[in-house]
Amino acid sequence: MTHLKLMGHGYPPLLSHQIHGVWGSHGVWSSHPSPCPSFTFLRNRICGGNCSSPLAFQLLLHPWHHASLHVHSGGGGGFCLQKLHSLRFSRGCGRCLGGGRIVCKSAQLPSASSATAVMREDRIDKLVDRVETTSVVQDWEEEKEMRMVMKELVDHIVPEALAWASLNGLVVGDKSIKGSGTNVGLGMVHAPLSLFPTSFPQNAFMQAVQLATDFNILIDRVSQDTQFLQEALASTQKVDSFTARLLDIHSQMLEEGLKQEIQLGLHRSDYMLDMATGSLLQVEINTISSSFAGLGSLISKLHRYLIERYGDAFGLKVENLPENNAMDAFAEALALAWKEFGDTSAVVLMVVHKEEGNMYDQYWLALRLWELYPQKVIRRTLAEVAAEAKLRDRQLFIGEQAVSVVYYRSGYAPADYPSEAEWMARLLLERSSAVKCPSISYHLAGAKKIQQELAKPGVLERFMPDREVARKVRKSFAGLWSLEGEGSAQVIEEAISNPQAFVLKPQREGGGNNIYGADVSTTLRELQKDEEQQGLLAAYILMQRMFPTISSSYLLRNGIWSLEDTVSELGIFGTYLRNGHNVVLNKEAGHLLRTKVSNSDEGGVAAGFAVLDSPYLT
Ligand code: ADP
Ligand code: HGS
Repeated sequence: MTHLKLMGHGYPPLLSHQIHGVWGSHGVWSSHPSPCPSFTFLRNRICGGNCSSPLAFQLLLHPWHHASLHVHSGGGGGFCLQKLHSLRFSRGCGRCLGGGRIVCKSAQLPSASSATAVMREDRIDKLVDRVETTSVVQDWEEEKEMRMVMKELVDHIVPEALAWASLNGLVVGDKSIKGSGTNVGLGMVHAPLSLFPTSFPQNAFMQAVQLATDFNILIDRVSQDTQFLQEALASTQKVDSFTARLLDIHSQMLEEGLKQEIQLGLHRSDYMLDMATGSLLQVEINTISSSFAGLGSLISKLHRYLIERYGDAFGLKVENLPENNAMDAFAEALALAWKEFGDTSAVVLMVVHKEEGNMYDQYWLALRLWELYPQKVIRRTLAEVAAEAKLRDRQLFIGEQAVSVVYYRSGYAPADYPSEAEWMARLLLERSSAVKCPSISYHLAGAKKIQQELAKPGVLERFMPDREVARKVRKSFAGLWSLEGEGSAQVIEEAISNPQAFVLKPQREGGGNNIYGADVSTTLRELQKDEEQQGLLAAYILMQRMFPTISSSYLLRNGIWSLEDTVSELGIFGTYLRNGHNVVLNKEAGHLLRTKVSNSDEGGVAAGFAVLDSPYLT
């Protein structure tokens, strides 16, 4: 009999549950003796007693392997499985499951007749085992009661959490209130958040943290290789007018011989824990307008507060919460750049959107900068910069106010340049002696095409000659492909025939631009239609689709909570400052965990797909 330690979100830890059986996937069989399991995994659902729908839950056979288990009773009815978050078989290699047992609970059919174990491998269900199941009604009553207790507990905790969030500035503009994105203090609502932190393997978290300073250096070195940037983006430039305008500004700076001696990077590298490969893989690195260093630090504080107060009820401990200094680390980097610039009368200019739902994340940085250093931050849109900015011997002035640092929280999307005025403003800022964050070369170094080019054999190693460092960085690279040149026809065919395994990405930032699922093949087919269309392939890169581990989380939006199956994306902030040859700052600068419902393709918080969360290291 195997004894298991069951961990999971939303439920107090359940210890030593007996495994009685493994279950068959819903109605699909193929007889194939004892395959070695490597699977896609199926979701679990809570039915809360009415067991009409077929159910499944994941069984963690090996840190990265899952079994897909369905209940399939002889009588055709569904069984209600206890919600088991993830199970760890502490048995041998874990690769070969062999027979196993799970307690099956059913509100309707107290005693199941039989169940069949099927492992899903490469989308094929393979018969593993056929077992007798037993069900324990009494446990189910216990379970139902526990759910009621949990619901009451969560109902009790939510107002406490939301009070904390409101009182501590963990807020965003409420989109349903007119003017909430323009009038500060008007129409605030708590930021979308997860009530509890989400478990994240400590080793993967540390791997991501340890990559931050390497990526800071990589971005800096790539940004200085003007030929590499221009060549890597040359074909994109022909078919993507936005990237072309950014490249034009880059070329203009080269032609005018205007170099930015002081480089400031406020980056966020995003990762997913890909279940199929068991690896921590980089989604992308943001080198412009990396948001949520402010609110990301606050959600960590909220979770620490909630676990200090209610952790016992959930078996959660504050020791498992990593410190998160993102807000102060960003403020420190901005202050050091101001100091390096060396004009104490100058201020930091934050380039923002006219309407900004995430202004409090931005104001938090400005407030910390004032509290810690003290330095002033002024906010202007690109249009206002166009109207108010001027250069005197390259010194940037907004009106009569000298500017030392330009920090972009806008300017990363075509919509930020509705007219030539905004482009002229961007060019003027780039020509100025102010420290731009990012400079145009840092902005381009963060493009998805550059991410893909660096993944090509030997390219990363050109910028990271230290073999061990290059090996470490390359290990975090997911599959990335160009749609042009050698090998592209084959990967395009593969993506058309198996679109679920890929994501098609244009050179865009800010969320909502990528293409997923069946749309990948539709778009690729469309782009292959004729020569002209084929030219547009250069606007995209193809990326391996990652399937993160599924958790379940209490998501809070607009004061309402719901228990959902979720996946998470870990962002690690990095701060970097170089003045000429002198690297003043190169740090890992805290983290952000964004959690979304598991069947969502896109992942942005501001775009409404994800919520703010924090990692619970396990
Ligand atoms: P953007 O710069 O627009 O934010 P991203 O590349 O970060 O674009 O993608 C946006 C979201 O799409 C991510 O937050 C993530 O949720 C999802 N995503 C992106 N790439 C992948 C991938 N390779 N596999 C799975 N999900 C992905
Ligand atoms: C701001 N409104 C990013 N930045 O960090 N996206 C999310 O906050 O200043 O919503 O999940 C702007 C991108 C993740 C944020 C938003 C990198 C923005 O979208 C800036 S380009």
